[in-house]
Amino acid sequence: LLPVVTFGEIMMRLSPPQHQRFGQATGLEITYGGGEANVAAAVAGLGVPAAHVTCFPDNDLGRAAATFFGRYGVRMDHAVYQGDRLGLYFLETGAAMRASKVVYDRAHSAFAQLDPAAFNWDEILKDAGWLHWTGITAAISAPAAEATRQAIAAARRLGLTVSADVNYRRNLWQYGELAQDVMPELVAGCDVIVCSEHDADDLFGVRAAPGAEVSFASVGEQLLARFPQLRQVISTRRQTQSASHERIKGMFFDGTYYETPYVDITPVVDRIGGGDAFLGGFIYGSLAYATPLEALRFAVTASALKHTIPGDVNLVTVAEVEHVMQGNTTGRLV
Ligand code: KDG
Repeated sequence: LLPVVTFGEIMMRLSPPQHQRFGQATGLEITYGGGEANVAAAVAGLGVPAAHVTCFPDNDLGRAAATFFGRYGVRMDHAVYQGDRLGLYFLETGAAMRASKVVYDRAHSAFAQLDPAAFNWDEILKDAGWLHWTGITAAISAPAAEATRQAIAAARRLGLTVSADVNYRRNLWQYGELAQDVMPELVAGCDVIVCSEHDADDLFGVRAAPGAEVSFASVGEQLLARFPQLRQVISTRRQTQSASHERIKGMFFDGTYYETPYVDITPVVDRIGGGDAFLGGFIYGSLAYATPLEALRFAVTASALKHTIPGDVNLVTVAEVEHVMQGNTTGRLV
C-alpha cells in the first residue's frame, strides 16, 4: 500500500477532566489533535502507511505534538520546525443537555505563519498514493492556503488520489480572503470530497434541485458537473435518539447514489474527530474493498466507534470495525 499524506495544523487540546466547566477546573488534560493529522492516525491504525506534514514551533511543545502522533504510527519526518507557537484549543466536555464548548487559542501559530517554500511537495509526495487536506487549512492563513495549492498541484502531477474534507468553519476565515473564492480552486484539484449539503450551498452555491428525490444525490450531481476532476462526493447524516444515543449514516455519489443504513452510536463519549474517523475509514475502505458501498459502510462504522473513544484520534483496528459491521454491537470480539 502506498502512503497516505495529510497536511494541516496540529494543536494541543486542553480540557477540564470529566465534565467540569472551565470556571471550576483546577487542572487540564492534555492531548493533541488536528483534522488532517487525525485522519493520518486513523489510517495508520488501520494498517495503511501514513505521513503528516505540518509546521511546528521549534520548541518542546512542537516536538511533543510530533511524538504524540508518531506514537500512533504517523510518520512526522516532513514536519518543518519554525515560527512562534503551537496552537491550542480548549474543550469543555458537555453532558447530555449541556453542549460541549471549544475555545481556540491559535492566532499566530507556527502553522499559520508557515513559509510555503519550506515544503518540497514533489519530494514529500514522490512515493505516496494519496493526499488529504481540509478546508480548515485553507482557512488558517494565506500562506497555509498557498501551501495547500502547491501540495494539490504536485499531487496531480504525480498522479496521486486527492481528497478533502471541505469543512467550512466560518469563524476561522479571518485573513481577508473569502472561502467562496479560495475553496473552488482547491476543490477543483480533488478526486473525492466530503461535503455536507449545507457546505455545498454556503461555499459553492449548490442546492438540491426542487423536487429532487434524494437531495444529496442532486447536490452531488451538480458538484461533479461543476468540478470535472471530482469523481466522488461523500457525507454523513446524524440523528439524535437520546442524550447519549445517536445514529449516523453515510452518503455517497459518483453518478450513482448510495447510502448506508444508520449505525447506532452508544454511548457518545467524545465526538471530536468523528468526521476524521469517517474519512480515515473511507480512505482505508477505498483501498481495501471492491465497492464504494463497502468502503462507505466501513467508514461510517469506524466513525461511530470513534465516538466511544476520548481524544481526537480514532484508535480502532480493521478487525474491530468489521466486527461491528457484522452486526455485533456488544463489544465482544470473538
Ligand atoms: O476534526 C477535529 C478537529 O476539529 C480538531 O482536531 C481541531 O483540527 C481542529 C481544528 O482546526 O479545529
